[in-house]
Formats: sequence, C-alpha cells, structure tokens
Amino acid sequence: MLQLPKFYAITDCQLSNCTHEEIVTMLLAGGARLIQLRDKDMSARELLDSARACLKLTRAAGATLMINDRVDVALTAEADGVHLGQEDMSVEDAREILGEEKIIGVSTHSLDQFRAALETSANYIAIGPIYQTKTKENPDPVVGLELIREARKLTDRPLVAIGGINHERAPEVIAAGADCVAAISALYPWPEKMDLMSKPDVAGSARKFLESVGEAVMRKNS
Ligand code: TZP
Ligand code: MG
Repeated sequence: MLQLPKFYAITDCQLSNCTHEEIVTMLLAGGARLIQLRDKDMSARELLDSARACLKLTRAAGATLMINDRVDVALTAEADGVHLGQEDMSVEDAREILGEEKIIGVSTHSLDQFRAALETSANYIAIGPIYQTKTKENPDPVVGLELIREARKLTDRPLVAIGGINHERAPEVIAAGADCVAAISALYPWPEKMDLMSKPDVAGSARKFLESVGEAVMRKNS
C-alpha cells in the first residue's frame, strides 16, 4: 500500500500571485514532499510546460508531484500521478492509461462516493470539504470530521482530508482518522501590510503544517 506523506500541498497561482514553479520552490523549501499542481485556467500546453518545470524541482528534492484533473498532462510530463474528481475520467480509465506504477487519487464528497472509490484501484481517497472552503467553485456540502471517522472504519487505504484545513485544525483531522491533510488557501497567507514586493509566506506555512501534523501523528501513535 502507498505510504503517503502526512501533508499534501496544492498550488494556486491566483491565491499566491506566483507561478507554479515559484510555489513549488517555496513548498519544497518549507519541507513539503507531496505536491499537487492544480490549475483550472491554464491550457493543456501551459499546464504541461509548468508540470515539466515543476517535476525537475520535485525530482531533485525526492518529492512527489501529482497533476490535478489532467491524465494526458500527467502521462506526457511523466508526473508521479494524477488526482481525479468525480467529474474527471474514472480511476480505472486513468489506470489503463497511466499503468500500475503511477499514483491515482480520487476526491469523494459522501459515504456513497467513498464506498464506490473503494471498489477502484485508487491509491488514496480524498474526502471533503471537511470544513467550509472558499477555494472551490460550487463546493459540495461540508462533510465534517464525521465522514473521516466513518470512512476510516471501512478501509486501511490512505485517506486524505481536504477543505478549509489550516495548521490549527490539522490535528483534529488526523485524530479523526485521516492519514494526510491537504490544503490550498492556508498555504498562501498575505501579510497585513502589503507593498509591491509582498508575497505570501508559503515555505513558512508548509513548515507550520508539517509541525502540527507531525505532532498529531505522534500523539495518535503514543
Ligand atoms: N476539494 C474539496 S474542498 C477543496 C477541494 C479541491 C478546496 C480546498 O481548498 P482550501 O483552500 O484548503 O479550503
Ligand atoms: Mg478534477
């Protein structure tokens, strides 16, 4: 079974005002070792260029780079895997294209969807939104920690929790049974006083997540 890092960082160029490469550089500096390239606006060509550039960085750091939505881009760039939503290609179709070695993750938003994902060869199953989120357009209803607890009873497969998670909430998410917490907006905190040079402290945010998740896992195992 796949051993997932406990923290999953997702890129967002709008929220950070940075390129994917800049974000990945900062995330790696902060210690993130599982990163997803997520961009709903780029063309396939732009995303492929970004994926190739980011893969150079993640490979050098021994980190894993997943591509959101686009199986074609993941295949062509030779990324580590793809993350699929309920409206993307099915896990089994993606598996046929990518092969057994690549990582395929799938998002679920209810117990029924989670049970269906268990019937597939998905290497991890994501559950969310755990809390309210502003990041996703038309988000599914909040599922809360309860869905993690229910899902945990059904499987040992890696569970990723997503949606409204920051480093302060991460410990209760781990305690509820998640193996890994994923985040977007909490990674891009802007300073209160901004000037033209301001950037969100992405490396610092990654460090905070890693620390809080590391402590939560130690508490769970003690
Ligand atoms: N899937 C479920 S919630 C979500 C996705 C992609 C958005 C998570 O973003 P944030 O900013 O960490 O709430
Ligand atoms: Mg998708």
